[in-house]
Amino acid sequence: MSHYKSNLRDIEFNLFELFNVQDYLGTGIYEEMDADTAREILSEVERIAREDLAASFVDSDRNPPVFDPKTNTAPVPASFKKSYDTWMESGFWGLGLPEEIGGTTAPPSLVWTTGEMVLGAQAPIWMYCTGPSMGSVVFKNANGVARDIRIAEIMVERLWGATMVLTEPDAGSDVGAGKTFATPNEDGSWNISGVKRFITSAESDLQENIMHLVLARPKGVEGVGGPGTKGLSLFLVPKYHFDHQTGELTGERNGVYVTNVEHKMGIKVSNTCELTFGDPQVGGGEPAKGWLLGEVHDGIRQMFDVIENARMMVGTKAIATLSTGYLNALEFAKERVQGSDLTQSADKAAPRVTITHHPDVRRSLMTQKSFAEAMRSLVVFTATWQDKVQLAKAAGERNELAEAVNDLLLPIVKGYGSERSWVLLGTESLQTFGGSGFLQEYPIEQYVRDAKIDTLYEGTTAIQGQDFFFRKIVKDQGKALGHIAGEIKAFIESEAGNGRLKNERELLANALADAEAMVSLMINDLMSAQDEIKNIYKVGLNTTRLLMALGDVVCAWLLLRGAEVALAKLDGGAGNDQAYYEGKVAAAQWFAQLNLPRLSAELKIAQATGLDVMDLDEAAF
Ligand code: ST9
Ligand code: FAD
Repeated sequence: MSHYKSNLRDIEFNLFELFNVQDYLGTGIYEEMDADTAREILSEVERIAREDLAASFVDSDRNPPVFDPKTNTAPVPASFKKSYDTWMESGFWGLGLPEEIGGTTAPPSLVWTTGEMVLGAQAPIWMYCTGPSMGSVVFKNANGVARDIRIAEIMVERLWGATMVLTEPDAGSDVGAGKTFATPNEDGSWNISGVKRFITSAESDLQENIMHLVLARPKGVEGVGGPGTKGLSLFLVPKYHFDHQTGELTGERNGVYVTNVEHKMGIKVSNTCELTFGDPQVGGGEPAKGWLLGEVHDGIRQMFDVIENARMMVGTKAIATLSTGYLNALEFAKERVQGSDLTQSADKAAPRVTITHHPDVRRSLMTQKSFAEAMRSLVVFTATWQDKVQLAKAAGERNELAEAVNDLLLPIVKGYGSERSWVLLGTESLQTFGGSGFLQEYPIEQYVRDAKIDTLYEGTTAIQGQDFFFRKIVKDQGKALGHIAGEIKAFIESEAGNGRLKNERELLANALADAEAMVSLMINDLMSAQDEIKNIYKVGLNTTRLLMALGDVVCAWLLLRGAEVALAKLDGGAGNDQAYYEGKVAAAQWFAQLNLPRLSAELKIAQATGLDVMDLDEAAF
């Protein structure tokens, strides 16, 4: 039986009942992708995820790849290779990639909903198969250079692997501290030297070749390679050399070798590698040759094309894991008999009941359900803004608002999504199983181990909080936030729910006001730092708090919008969907009632922020 429990009903609710993507499916650039086709794809991906991808989930955790330092290899277990091959044979990896390089045009909302199921069933499949997607980043940044366009096509045609290579031992969050450097050769290539750390998918036996997208600092050219991220350029560094026209491997090894694979808490089948470039002592001692993509100094901007996608992926992975964690917990709770009903607790002979009868278990289940469904809506909502960006581009225009709103939502998807999911998987999903949750017979302990990474990589939660406030709110001059706040206010003032969501709309109004007050407070602190620089610390003490607070507000709003739709369906006679829609309304009300009042306390905490903790001597910690 599969560990993975999908929620296709709720995915379809979001796409077709809440956000109405069918309004633009089947038209324009999505002419070939109508709503029926999208539903068929979702259904088939759901089957593959549940049956084929999930099949290797346990084995690939218990029998992870082993690094061989003699050959610098780390082959994956056969079970995982089988799942991977099934996914590649399905062709669904090509959804959303440009047709010019062999992809299939599809809206991001469809890509990320299929993504949820793959990521929930066996996330490392998605990570190993991103070569074609990274090929699309090469294509986008090729600036019309024929060689690079051809490389992008080859990456897709030959289903190569690819990596994003930023981190170094002394450059994690601070990517700009990277020391790996590149020196130019006369033939237009560059030699890369340095050691990168924690590189996902940098070695496996899944693909013929791996293209590393490497940030390095050009050296030996006047005026380039300065300090910080802006001195970094992006180089394409293949594992094996190849004919740049045909893609055929030439048989020569490039001097980029995996020199270690980390032993991790979770996602063990996803190789996390130390990657050494151009070390004469490693492998055959060959130079590590790379080819510059686009212009020098443009590396961090280009890499953010990958990072933005990867941040969306990480948030979606976390949320997908919470959803299957909840559904496993629900199934267990419906079967586990323990204790009597609280109303009969005085009667020691009272019949025993399933644990779903106990108030605390119901509290836990509804908390899991409401967060899993809220954050699914958050992912799909964010993806619909990406749809708008794509639609505008296809019309030869730019939708700057959609770009900014997507940018604003990404740290919520990634930072809020991963924090809430990881915590709830441990405190609620695993807890529902009692002691059994601690056992490897059930998938939850692996979910907890596999989901912890989501708060760390692709920028830790602290980095997401700073990105959210400094870049997505302050630098954007509050435009995207103002737009979303405006949409929320319009909902609050509407008759949504026809009286039945009145209390929740009021809770939402108060929470939004608290969150807006927190933003104003932080902007004041930021302004006052012009006179008293230490006040910037007050901002830094609250960036994560703000991210989580606004995450709660947006999630509550999206759930309540869903509840409005559900209430209308119930009024019209929901038939077999009666329980489903009742669950949507209940989850929205629960989320609003239990989470939103907490924002007043968060505001008070923010208002009371002082500098004591910053003034404290390090020795006192
Ligand atoms: C990692 C991988 O952890 C883990 C999972 C791997 C899974 C496998 C791969 C899956 C990938 C999927 C691929 C799909 C491909 C895509 C397909 C697409 C169709 N937004 O503020 P400044 C840029 S990897 C956009 O001064 P600092 C911008 O250009 C490791 N751009 O920063 C900006 O210039 P300007 C992940 C942004 O102080 C420039 O950066 N590591 C954004 O120099 C400088 O900005 C991390 O994530 C943004 N939000 O550097 C590092 N922000 O302002 C975390 C910045 O002129 N650390 N730019 O526009 C940070 O993010 C730091 O804040 C920092 C600071 C490095 C940016
Ligand atoms: P540090 O940056 O040293 O952070 C340590 C702590 O300090 C964190 O809590 C952090 O939030 C905090 N901190 C640091 N700076 C600040 C600041 N300015 N303000 C507030 N708090 C701060 N990297 C790649 O390039 N490619 C990959 O494919 C890749 N895959 C990975 C896979 C795994 C399994 C892991 C564990 C990591 C991977 N990484 C990858 C690296 C990952 O992106 C980094 O680990 C992450 O960005 C954090 O960097 P760090 O580990 O050096 O921690």
